[in-house]
Amino acid sequence: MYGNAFVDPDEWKKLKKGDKTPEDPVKLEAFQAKIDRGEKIEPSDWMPKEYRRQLIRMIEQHANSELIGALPEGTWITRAPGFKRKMAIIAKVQDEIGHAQLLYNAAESLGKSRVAMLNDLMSGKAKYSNVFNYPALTWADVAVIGFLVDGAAIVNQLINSKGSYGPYCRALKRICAEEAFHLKQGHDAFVALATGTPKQQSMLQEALNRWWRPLIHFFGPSDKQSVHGETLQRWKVKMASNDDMRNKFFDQYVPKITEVGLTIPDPELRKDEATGEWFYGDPDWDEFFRVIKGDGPCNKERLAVRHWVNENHQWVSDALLRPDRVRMVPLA
Ligand code: FAQ
Repeated sequence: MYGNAFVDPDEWKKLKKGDKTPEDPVKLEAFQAKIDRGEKIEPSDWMPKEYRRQLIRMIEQHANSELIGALPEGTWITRAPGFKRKMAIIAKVQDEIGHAQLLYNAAESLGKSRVAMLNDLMSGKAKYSNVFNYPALTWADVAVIGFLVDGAAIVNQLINSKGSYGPYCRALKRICAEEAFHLKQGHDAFVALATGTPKQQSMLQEALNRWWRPLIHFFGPSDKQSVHGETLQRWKVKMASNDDMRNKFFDQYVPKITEVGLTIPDPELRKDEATGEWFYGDPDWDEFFRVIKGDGPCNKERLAVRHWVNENHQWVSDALLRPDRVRMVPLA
């Protein structure tokens, strides 16, 4: 066992270098059969190198998204309208950081250390969700994040919680239970603005206009452009394709948005009732790829926070992990 994971240190070194030696076909067949039977894969089980690599990539990105995802709403803690909303947003932001911890644990069970993951986040090597590279300009943006970004996340996570890798699925189940409360607070803030004064209503509409495109991007590129989708679905890591999840989101949330009097900022959005498929206008995939490669409105600002935390809060990990190095200053 290596660190938190059941992987031989030499195997792990080779994996990091991109080891592509062919898998044992007998083991591979047994592995696929186990997945096809709907059984869970646990950290101590044999797994193909590519399954391990893909899971680390996806869970690590998810953990990074929760960690960075706390920042847009976090900036509103001091400005939340009223004590109850302030309490709720503080609790929510704490939860998101907790979700990151659960997910880093799940990724660590595959062999990559938390420190390595945080370093890759800071250097820009590892990704996180596109949506968190946009600013929360007004309180209405917080309402849109709480209702629609959380709603989108739940669609994805509920489906994938039935997937093949035990530690990830168990983490997703716990996360979804908490996200359900986030959704309620988001919906409450959303409806309060939608049924408020004309100024509040237009503030909410403007926030929706800003977030609609990033929300479409949230589910990833179309199935035709998806790089990993097919492999991940074969291994039941992703339990639905990007387009299917996006479709499910439209099904659930378009009626909820329009019933409170808002307009979806896409005149081409429509559902084919015969097939159940939604069609939408060009969401500018170039923007999506620019943002996830580091060139979005807030990428630099978001990573700067992680660098600041790393530099200024090192003493916390020292106190926990290396207490011998911490100098105790007696209280005067
Ligand atoms: N953002 O081949 P595919 C939350 C990348 S949690 C950034 O289709 P895949 C909670 C992708 O990595 C939100 N990058 O990829 C919360 C790949 O690049 P690579 C996060 C994206 O993995 C709420 C390339 O594009 N949720 O919100 C995105 O099969 C409120 C090609 O794409 C998860 O991470 C994107 N949106 O499918 C917190 C769920 N989409 O790695 C605070 C788990 C794609 O080759 C407040 N992840 N890319 O360089 C997944 O379900 C999948 O990874 C997808 C992407 C569906 C995101």
